[in-house]
Amino acid sequence: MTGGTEQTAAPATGRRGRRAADLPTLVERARAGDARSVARLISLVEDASPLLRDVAAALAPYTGSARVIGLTGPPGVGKSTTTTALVRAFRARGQRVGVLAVDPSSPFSGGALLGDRVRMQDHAGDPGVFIRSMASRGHLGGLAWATPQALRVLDAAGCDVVLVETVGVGQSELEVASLADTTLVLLAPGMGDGIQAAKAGILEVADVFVVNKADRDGADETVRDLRSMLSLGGRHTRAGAWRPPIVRTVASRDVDSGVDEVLARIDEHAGWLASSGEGDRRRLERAAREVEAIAVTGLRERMGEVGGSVALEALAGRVVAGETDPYRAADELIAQL
Ligand SMILES: Nc1nc2c(ncn2[C@@H]2O[C@H](COP(=O)(O)OP(=O)(O)OP(=O)(O)O)[C@@H](O)[C@H]2O)c(=O)[nH]1
Ligand SMILES: [Mg+2]
Repeated sequence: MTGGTEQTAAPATGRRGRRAADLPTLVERARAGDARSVARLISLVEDASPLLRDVAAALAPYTGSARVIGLTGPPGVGKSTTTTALVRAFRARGQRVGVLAVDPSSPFSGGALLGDRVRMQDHAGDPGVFIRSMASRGHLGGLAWATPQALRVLDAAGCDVVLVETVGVGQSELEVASLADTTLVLLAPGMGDGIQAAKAGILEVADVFVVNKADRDGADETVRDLRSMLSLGGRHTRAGAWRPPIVRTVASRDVDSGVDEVLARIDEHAGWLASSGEGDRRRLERAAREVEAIAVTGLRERMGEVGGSVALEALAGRVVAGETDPYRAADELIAQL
């Protein structure tokens, strides 16, 4: 990928008028690793451009090979620092890496998350790294919608690995977890992180736990808390299930950071995904959810058109007159969509 982060810092969101005829060229260039074209394609999907369908169709044949690794955890826990270290590790293996930093609370896109960008400058100018920040409040609202499209762009652009960092807490983290092949949940000593994590339900989605800032007091306690919570049950206690390992890291260190061990666990998890069939199952479920979300959005739009329509009023009239009941009327309405 030529250009690296410098060019992606200014995505071409202004080019909304791009004609469908340009798409094959854009996709071809993105596949050749041109960072500008990748940025443009992501902007198109993020903006829910009218070309979205065409973009999705054009990318489809070239997707399905990238490994998606999600990083989630409380604000300030060290997600970006860990992401940067992992990018370095994957690059050392000669792999192409994409990074999506998703901020569910931000109405901004492209230029958001300046802090992440600054830290990621480590990788600026590396043509094998593509970094993009995304806000989740797109036109259709919600992370689950735009992020998979952006992942697809990076996948088609030849990224072997895509790291997805989610900022924030709650439902959005869970949504991102559902997009990843392997989900890392980061915690740090203190801050009552363990309890927060349990509340947000992220313990259930973790494939690897990372207790970062292990240079601080209380790391042992955090590991203990985690172990005892994990012993209480959950999906990982079933026979043949993956038992999420707990790794301690000091991600901000250049040496002995523990990030190599995180990488080793990620690889082990990838092996388990392949041998257990869980990897295929996750991907199927991911696709099913995506199709469902798009279908439901389409139905909602059409229902919106139904509001106040002649058909609806006629059905309402028959309900009032006692000629039909609201359930049958609703069935009829759905049948008409
Ligand atoms: N002491 C210590 N500090 C760390 C460690 N890892 C990261 N930090 C520092 O913690 C701060 C937050 O790190 P980030 O990587 O930005 O954390 P984040 O989870 O990405 O933060 P948000 O994206 O804002 O949620 C930075 O100042 C890092 O330098 C660590 O292992 N030990
Ligand atoms: Mg961050």
